[in-house]
Amino acid sequence: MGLTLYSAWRATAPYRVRIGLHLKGLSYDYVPIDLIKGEQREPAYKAVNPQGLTPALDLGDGDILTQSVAILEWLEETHPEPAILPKDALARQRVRTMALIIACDIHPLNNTRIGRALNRLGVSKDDNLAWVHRWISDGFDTLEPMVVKYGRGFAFGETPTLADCCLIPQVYSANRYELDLTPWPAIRSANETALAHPAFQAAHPNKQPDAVLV
Ligand SMILES: N[C@@H](CCC(=O)N[C@@H](CS)C(=O)NCC(=O)O)C(=O)O
Repeated sequence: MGLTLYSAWRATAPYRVRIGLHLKGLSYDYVPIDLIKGEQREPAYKAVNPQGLTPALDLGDGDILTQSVAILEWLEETHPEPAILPKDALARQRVRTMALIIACDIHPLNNTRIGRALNRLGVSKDDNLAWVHRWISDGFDTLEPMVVKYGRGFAFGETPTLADCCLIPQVYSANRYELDLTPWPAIRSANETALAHPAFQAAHPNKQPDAVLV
């Protein structure tokens, strides 16, 4: 029985899990969920993930995993090599800190449903964009010195970690929202390193079966 990932090509949380799956060398079936059409809120998908959010990873044995960072931690525990967390406890804590700055303190404020809620409250398109830029900038300001201190090519050290699984999709999102990345050279450099890695290339939004490229 194989793995099935419920994903959306441009969404950052499923992108994190795709990176993890490719880093671990695991194959999986891909089920696209159209977030624009609202498929994530339909009963068929809510039966998979009652939260109505992507990703979900169906293990093929009756178990379905949700929450991207928890899925990545599960991948690490069940497929330890190649490791995406350092062996040293302090280093592991640092990597998780970097990942959670993104997963807890940037992304939830900028999620699609937050944008929709702001629209409903009458927030203009420009203010909505400024809101997205503000929270990504705040997070990147905190992450930049960490990447300077701990990065050795990747965001933490010389090999991809959980931090890169979260950072690279967040940089993709920043570019999508046309945020100027000039203030964060270390983040840009870690992003370039990762984008040259085959696992990150395979996980890239443009390579997904539901990608809409214009
Ligand atoms: N904390 C969750 C966040 C999941 C999430 O927000 N997914 C977004 C895509 S990045 C989604 O499916 N949004 C649908 C919506 O907002 O309606 C995780 O890391 O898995």
